[in-house]
Amino acid sequence: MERTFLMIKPDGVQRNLIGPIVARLENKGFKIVGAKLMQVSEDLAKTHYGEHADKPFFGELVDFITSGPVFAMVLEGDNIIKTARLVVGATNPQEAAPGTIRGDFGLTVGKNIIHGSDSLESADREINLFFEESELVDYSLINKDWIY
Ligand code: RTP
Ligand code: MG
Repeated sequence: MERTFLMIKPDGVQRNLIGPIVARLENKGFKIVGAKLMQVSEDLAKTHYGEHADKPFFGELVDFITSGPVFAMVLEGDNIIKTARLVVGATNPQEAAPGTIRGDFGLTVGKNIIHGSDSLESADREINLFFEESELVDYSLINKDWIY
């Protein structure tokens, strides 16, 4: 089963959206295999968003993601990298469809509530950046046969 990395950004945590967002992910049928509230260091932020190092918004992005705690998660499911990105919605919340997390909760591209990995390679990389293998739990969901 495929795994992805999702992270509720500092704006989502400060706005008490951990519960509503996690509820959406659980309702969808995704399985949570790891989760923690954590403070992202400047080094981790720069590594995580390394692909944007040359962009004009990089400094703001690093400042924002380190401005308060984030809620980091690893989720598992069939084709979950793509599916979770659909649930997350478009990068700019002003263009994200209603019913998506960014579409329903966000208004600006700089504070867009949540991050989701965009490929198998980035999911692997980000899971390893944020989680130790021992923090990921291997277990069965009893309702799995009603989802798949
Ligand atoms: P993320 O990596 O956070 O899940 O977002 P994404 O894939 O949808 O978008 P990406 O292109 O990877 O951009 C990373 C984050 O940078 C911020 N951003 N700001 N000011 C701007 O024009 C601008 N463009 C992007 C956003 O917070 C975006 O999530
Ligand atoms: Mg991205």
